[in-house]
Amino acid sequence: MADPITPVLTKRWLSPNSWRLSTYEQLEGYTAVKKALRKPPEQMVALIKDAGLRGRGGAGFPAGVKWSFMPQADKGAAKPHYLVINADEGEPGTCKDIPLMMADPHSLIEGCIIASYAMRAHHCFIYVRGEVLHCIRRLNAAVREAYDAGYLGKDILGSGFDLDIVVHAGAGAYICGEETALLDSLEGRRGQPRLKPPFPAAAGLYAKPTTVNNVETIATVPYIVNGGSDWFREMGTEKSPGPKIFSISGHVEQPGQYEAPLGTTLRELLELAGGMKDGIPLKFWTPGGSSTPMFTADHLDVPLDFEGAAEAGSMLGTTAIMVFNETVSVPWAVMKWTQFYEHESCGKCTPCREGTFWLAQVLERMVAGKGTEEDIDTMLDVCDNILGRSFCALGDGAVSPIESGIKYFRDEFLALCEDNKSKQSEAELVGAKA
Ligand code: L3W
Ligand code: SF4
Repeated sequence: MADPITPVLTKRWLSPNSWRLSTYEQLEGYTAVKKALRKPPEQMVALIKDAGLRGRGGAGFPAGVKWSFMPQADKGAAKPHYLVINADEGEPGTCKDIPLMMADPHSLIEGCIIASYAMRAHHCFIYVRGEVLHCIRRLNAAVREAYDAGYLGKDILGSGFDLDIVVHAGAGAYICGEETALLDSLEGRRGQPRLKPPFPAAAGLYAKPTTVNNVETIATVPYIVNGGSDWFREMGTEKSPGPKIFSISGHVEQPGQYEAPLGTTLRELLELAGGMKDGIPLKFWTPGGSSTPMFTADHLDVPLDFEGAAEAGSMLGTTAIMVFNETVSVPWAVMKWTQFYEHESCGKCTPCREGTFWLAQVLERMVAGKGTEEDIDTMLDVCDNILGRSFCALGDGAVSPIESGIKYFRDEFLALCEDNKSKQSEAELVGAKA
């Protein structure tokens, strides 16, 4: 049995009323913000840089470096600065930010205060996907508790620092998890990605300096303030330090959220999750949601950190591990994911808008047993015209399940065509007899 680490991010999750301010304060909550507000803001930026905290939303961009892009006070930054929390958790298979906000919303709020202070932001928006009403209610209740206790509002804890937090509900579009589409949506427009650069740090919300960070990234900040960067670097790997919440779903005995250091393998995580359901062997899995190329049973020992996943041909993404056993047809799963991307494509650019439509059509035909071998090449050709040619990461993500599915399980796609051929020849045979 793999040793679970001493929980950091999830340590309060099983406490009664873990979401209440009183529980949070009893369990070291709001101690980090008291320390942070006594130090100069730039020291907080340096601390997060030293810790090597990388973004937990999929791309793994170093959080401290991102914070340092915000204009500093000494460089004439009189404009408002904003912190925006990307809580639009929509990547298929990802279920770590919503559980975190449900179980421990104050860790996110404390992280928001420290991060806003570090970046001299006085307004913070938490953009939550609209479907999770229960989570929005819980966050709003926690924000109210924090205002009442003096952790938010004017002159926080007598420090002279002011911060307001607004919880904003999205309206159910996957693309609004892309940071610039999220900003458009927050401004009241239809959410579609913006051209980058300028990056949000230069021109973000209302064209003002803005940092967009994932929920888990910001909820990690108070622990680093309390524990220090050396402590944080004791977990994980040199380039991907710290603990991470892995969401494990699919054919395992105990699906759920498992906290483990970055660099943990699926073999170890499967032990924590009770193994494969009913002992049926593993066939394929995603390391970080459907937008990350799939892995197979040959990848059980790949270290799940940003470098390890990339070296093995995929991405760590959101550490959304979807596990599929031998009963699942790969072309069928790939078709379902592709239908999702087709539906969620925002339509702004041609490769993704048209490509996802055609890919879904071809896959539906194949799964219905009406495909041909040529369809496989057609799909790869369409993928080639989407990858790297789309306006945002959704297009690239849509290609991942198809390309990796064909790479590892081409035979299954071929079998569908062969079935089709045998059906055709049977029909021809029947026709000939008649
Ligand atoms: C200033 C520069 N800022 C980069 C910032 C940028 C952003 C961050 C990462 O996609 C991934 C995607 C999905 N000056 C900068 C700079 N930045 N260069 O750094 O940027 P980027 O473009 O590498 O990635 P991204 O567009 O944020 C995110 C993958 O995540 N994903 C899906 C995620 C879904 C969720 C969810 O449901 N919770 O997060 C799945 O794997 O494929 O690769 O802030 O501005 N020179
Ligand atoms: Fe929209 Fe897809 Fe183009 Fe992204 S890649 S801008 S989601 S059409």
